[in-house]
Amino acid sequence: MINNTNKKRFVVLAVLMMAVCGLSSIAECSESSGSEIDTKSKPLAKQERMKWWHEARFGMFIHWGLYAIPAGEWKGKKIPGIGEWIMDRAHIPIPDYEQLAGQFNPVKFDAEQWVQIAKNAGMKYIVITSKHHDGFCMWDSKVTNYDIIDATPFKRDVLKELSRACRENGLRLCFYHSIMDWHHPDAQGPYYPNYDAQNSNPNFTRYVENYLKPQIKELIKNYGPLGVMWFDGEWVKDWTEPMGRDMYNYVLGLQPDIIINNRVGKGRKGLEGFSDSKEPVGDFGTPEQRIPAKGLPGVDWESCMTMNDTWGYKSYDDKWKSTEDLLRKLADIASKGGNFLLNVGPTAEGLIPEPSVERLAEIGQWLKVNGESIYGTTASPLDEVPWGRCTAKPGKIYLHVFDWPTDAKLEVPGLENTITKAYLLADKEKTILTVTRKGEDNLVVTVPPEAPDKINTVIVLEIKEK
Ligand code: FHN
Repeated sequence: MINNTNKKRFVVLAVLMMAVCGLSSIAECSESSGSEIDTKSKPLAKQERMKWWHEARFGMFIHWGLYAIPAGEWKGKKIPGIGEWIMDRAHIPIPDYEQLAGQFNPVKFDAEQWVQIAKNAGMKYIVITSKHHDGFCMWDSKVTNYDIIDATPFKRDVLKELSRACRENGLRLCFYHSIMDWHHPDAQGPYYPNYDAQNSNPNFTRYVENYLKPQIKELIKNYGPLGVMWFDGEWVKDWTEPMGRDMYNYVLGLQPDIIINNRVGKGRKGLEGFSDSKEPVGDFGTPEQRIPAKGLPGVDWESCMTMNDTWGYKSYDDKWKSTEDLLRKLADIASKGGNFLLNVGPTAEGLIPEPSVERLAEIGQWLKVNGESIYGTTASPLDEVPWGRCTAKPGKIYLHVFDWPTDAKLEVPGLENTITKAYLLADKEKTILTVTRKGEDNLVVTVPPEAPDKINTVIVLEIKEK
């Protein structure tokens, strides 16, 4: 508690800081420049840092913030587009949008419940929005009052609670953090109220050094160690590749084993997600709402996708992808050597929508039986197969069969290795399946007449490495 004398000193200091920092209507200020790097340990080599991420293959994306309150509607009108962009799409003036903070009271939020949903879905990491483009901070930040502790009636640090729940359940906590900020006076200005990324803010460097970096430091030092710093909103004109390289080094200086996505730089080429520069900044590519046609040998990437059509909650978006579609996307992504970051958009009450919960439970059931064919696998060594996808581990190839052969003969083209054993992954007895050769490099596996799993039955081929 602050006693009266200290309170007077505190108020004087706060007023002085507010005078210095050039504030918006809700106080935003920096405690100190974030440019110092406060750790002596050298960053780990990238492949060392990526080991857990290659093993994980499947994570939960969470878009949660003030935008869950309007939930896609503003002043009685349905606002088109993704829910977390409502401040821009509905041209909501900053003071009006700020009022939402006073209404944010997610009394049904339960970090343990969210982490259990992710864990039971077979997800190994969680990437949650610490701050989206609207600038609202979902943790107790010391450099602004525009945060969940100071500006809402809820006054609980949801990121702190999630950090604890992830640690207790063995999941890695990661943060999505937007470089673009529609609220901070040194970052938004011309961007607001009508978004135009091609405008520039003369004080953007001050925002980066005195606000963005100190907040990244808060998140890593007070909520870490983190799995990934997942940057976004990098496309704004004021953010440059050199700033991205500096931020990459800054973050690694704060946590030497952290992973950083390629949206810290400028090269992702929109939703395609892959940097084409010779020395891309960031550890992995980030294709969005899509899966690359082919894996890129030696390139790490993660497809992020919504379960319906919005990242942030919209009350009327019921275009849910089926569990079949999501499970086959998981196999498709893994067959090309990628990770799958699947999104949920919790409500203003703090609940993950039931259609998401149902699909995640069904995905988890499949992974409980077949997870070996996804976790820690590498891209298929085979060319495309007509009936599904393939993943691999040393000495094993996993055949993900979506379309079951009507004649119980599954043809596997382009495989010259000697097969020592073939069986259904779900079969604990590992009942042998007959494998015969057809020509030089085609195999035929005799399978049961009916597909044991209509969505994706996995057959294991144990092989002699060539
Ligand atoms: O503009 C954001 C969008 O709101 C959402 O967060 C996605 C998720 O990756 N990223 C940006 C669009 O590329």
